[in-house]
Amino acid sequence: MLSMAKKKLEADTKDAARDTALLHSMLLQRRFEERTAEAYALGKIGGFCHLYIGQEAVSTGTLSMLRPDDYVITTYRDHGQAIARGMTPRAVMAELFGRQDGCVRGKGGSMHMFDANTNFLGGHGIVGGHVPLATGVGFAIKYRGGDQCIVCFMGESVVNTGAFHEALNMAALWKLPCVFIIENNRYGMGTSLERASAIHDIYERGAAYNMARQQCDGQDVFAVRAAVGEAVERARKEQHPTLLEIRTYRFMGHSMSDAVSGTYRTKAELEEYMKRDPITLLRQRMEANGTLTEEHLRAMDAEIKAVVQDAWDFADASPELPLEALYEDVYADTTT
Ligand SMILES: Cc1ncc(C[n+]2csc(CCOP(=O)(O)OP(=O)(O)O)c2C)c(N)n1
Ligand SMILES: [Mg+2]
Repeated sequence: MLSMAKKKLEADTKDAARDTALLHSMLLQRRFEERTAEAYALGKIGGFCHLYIGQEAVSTGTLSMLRPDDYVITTYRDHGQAIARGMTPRAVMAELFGRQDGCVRGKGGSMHMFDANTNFLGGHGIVGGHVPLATGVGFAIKYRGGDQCIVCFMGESVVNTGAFHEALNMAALWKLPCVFIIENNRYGMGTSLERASAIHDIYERGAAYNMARQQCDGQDVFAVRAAVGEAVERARKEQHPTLLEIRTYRFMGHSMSDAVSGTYRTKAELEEYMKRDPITLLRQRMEANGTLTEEHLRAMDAEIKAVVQDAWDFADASPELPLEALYEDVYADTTT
């Protein structure tokens, strides 16, 4: 286990290149999703669409600790994670627009980002449905003798589904290299964790399976990196799973059909959490360290906005699939 002192160390070290990459990743997700909301309002994106704004330190912190040959699987709140994993903003935006240059040819949409090249295994719409898949991937890694791991992101509502318990039991019993990450943003749609779960420190659910477990601050990218780093090392070296509860908050509504603050949380609560914007926290730390100037930040922001505009233009120019394509990609040919 990394000691608290060691965890603090990374946050306190000045590493301009590392911190710039972390900031860039989070800002790219933020700007990408701001434009996603705009495109949705203009009718360029249809169907369900869940924004990740406020939670970017979880994706960036976690995925910055992985190797390219590790695996990632997640829920429907997947745009930020897809981008942080290395999928191009073009492929993600075109998918959102339902166009043929999208990562799954426009057939999946917002909730179903998928990319075999980056081992990004989706994007799943059924709450809890993907957790057993993560256990299966963990089994496959072990069976083949690899030292990769699989990171499985989920919302905190997932811990009250049966699939979660079956999947965690097997992962612990068979000692599989799985890192289960609960993004505890306090609400499942309009239901608070306190109204849905008998215990509120939900990482303790891991105790039922004798699984290593930890809770950390999801607004601090370094806290996320420290916790995930330990879990990944455990998965690679010991092939033991870990359950992490990463405490975060979504700054937008549950989905595009939901008002920002809604009736289930107060404006005052939202404003309180927004004081801990993960991007602002990292930016302030870098400014204090002397690794970021106002000018540098402005240049980074302008570059990112141009990348996102390019993704928009690319998506807009991409055609829709012809109707007949509906019958493609339905069955896999396993004979070849
Ligand atoms: C099995 C199932 N039941 C209900 C839903 C409807 N639903 C979609 S999102 C959601 C809330 C999930 O909340 P949480 O797991 O906390 O993730 P968050 O949206 O906060 O990221 C529900 C109930 C669903 N998609 N699947
Ligand atoms: Mg939630």
